[in-house]
Amino acid sequence: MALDRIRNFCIVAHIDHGKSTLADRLLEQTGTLTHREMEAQVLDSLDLERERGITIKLHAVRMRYEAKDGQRYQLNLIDTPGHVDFTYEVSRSLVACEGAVLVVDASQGVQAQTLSNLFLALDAGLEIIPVLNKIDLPGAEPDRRKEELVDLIGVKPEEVLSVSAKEGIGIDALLEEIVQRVPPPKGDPDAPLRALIFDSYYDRYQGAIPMVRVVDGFIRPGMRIGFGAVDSVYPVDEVGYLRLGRFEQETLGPGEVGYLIAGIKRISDTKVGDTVLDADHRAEHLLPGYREIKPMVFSGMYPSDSDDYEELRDALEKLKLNDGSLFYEPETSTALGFGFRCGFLGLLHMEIIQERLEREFGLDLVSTVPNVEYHVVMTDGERIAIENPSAMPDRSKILRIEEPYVRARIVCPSEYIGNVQKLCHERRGEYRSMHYLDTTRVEFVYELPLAEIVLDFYDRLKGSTRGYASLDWEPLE
Ligand SMILES: Nc1nc2c(ncn2[C@@H]2O[C@H](COP(=O)(O)OP(=O)(O)OP(=O)(O)O)[C@@H](O)[C@H]2O)c(=O)[nH]1
Ligand SMILES: [Mg+2]
Repeated sequence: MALDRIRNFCIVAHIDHGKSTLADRLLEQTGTLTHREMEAQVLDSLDLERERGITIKLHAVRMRYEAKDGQRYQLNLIDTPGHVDFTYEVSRSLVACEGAVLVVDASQGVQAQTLSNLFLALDAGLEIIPVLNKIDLPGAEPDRRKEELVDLIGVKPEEVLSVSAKEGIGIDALLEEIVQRVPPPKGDPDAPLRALIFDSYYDRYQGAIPMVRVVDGFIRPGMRIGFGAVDSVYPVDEVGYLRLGRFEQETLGPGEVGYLIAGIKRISDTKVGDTVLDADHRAEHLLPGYREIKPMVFSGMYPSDSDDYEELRDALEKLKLNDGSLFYEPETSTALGFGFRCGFLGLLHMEIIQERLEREFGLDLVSTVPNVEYHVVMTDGERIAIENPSAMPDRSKILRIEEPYVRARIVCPSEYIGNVQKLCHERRGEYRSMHYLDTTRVEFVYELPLAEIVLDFYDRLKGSTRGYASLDWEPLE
């Protein structure tokens, strides 16, 4: 496909603002899925996503679209999760795109995650298409919300689209905007292959299957590929793109998003953020990749039956392929035997990982109470990481203790300003800034100790604002 006929974009938003439902309508309108294949939030393909009604993984899908100008386009869409624990999925998706559809619920307006995802997309240099969704709701206030977006992004009011993903209103106009406003990808078809691995999954028969965004050159079956970070070489068996399953293609070229199968048996070879290269014609420079992600919350995971230890190790390795933010290392406990100390991005992430291990790999697990990691600097300069106060070394040898902090962004109606300040203060928060999003809602920035925020902060915040506040946070150095 010629580069100027390709558009790569992702859908980002606060949790539940309707990203996956909007993706449904785009799939439907472009005739990508037949009526029979269609169901609500069809891209949420994991059982857990369907049961909980939330997206936890990025999902890529290719569509074909014939625009009003009569031209045919290839649209690569990535649906992303909205919950703060899965922000890593969002940041990885952004690197595979030139545009982002920023969805805002017209009844709720801009929320904490809207802001965070907007800033991530702007940082990644993407063209932003602001979209007000749920305009069918009786409580929707499209005019007021539109102003909010105009102020926030600096677009013209007519550049904010209004849609209802549920009722299928405004979808045509959105598709046209995507074609008009999202820039086509750049890349050199004649240069040696460079493709970015942005996700991977494990197939029992085919091994590790990386999802890639090709930047330069082509991937074809029969060629040999290598990687930037490891020395292995594999012959390519198949390439293609995802719809609700794999669709085989002859090649993947510049600007295209798809999968590649090369019988990659050593799972650790496919590192998210690494560059896929032509083994016989290696490009000189690797792609920039991603910044390493640090786990925030730790917990021990042990098989209830100690015979399952090897299976747990195997399951963690395979799951890590599909979730680059999962961290684990072997650990032993006197009570629980052999297991793993695992690191997560938050409590929901931890819960999801445990459930996926149990369901997708048939394991039965015992996990320990989650906690955060403190760094103790000793008087002799040594640094040790500690999760459990009982492991604290002799006080006289401690120079200082460092506690992990986060920068929290809270959005709430202005009548709750006092409550939010009080709560943050109780939780040892340090005020950083506050500003009005419009006349009735404010955005706060606080720095808080991670330990204070990780357990029940969100529930308390919701409780003291009648459920109106939203929260987002990122680790501080
Ligand atoms: N009334 C109305 N409801 C909508 C609309 N779009 C989505 N919803 C509902 O909003 C809820 C959340 O929709 P999702 O599409 O799962 O939202 P999401 O942004 O993908 O959520 P996460 O991926 O978990 O962040 C569902 O109950 C949808 O039916 C809309 O246009 N109108
Ligand atoms: Mg979703």
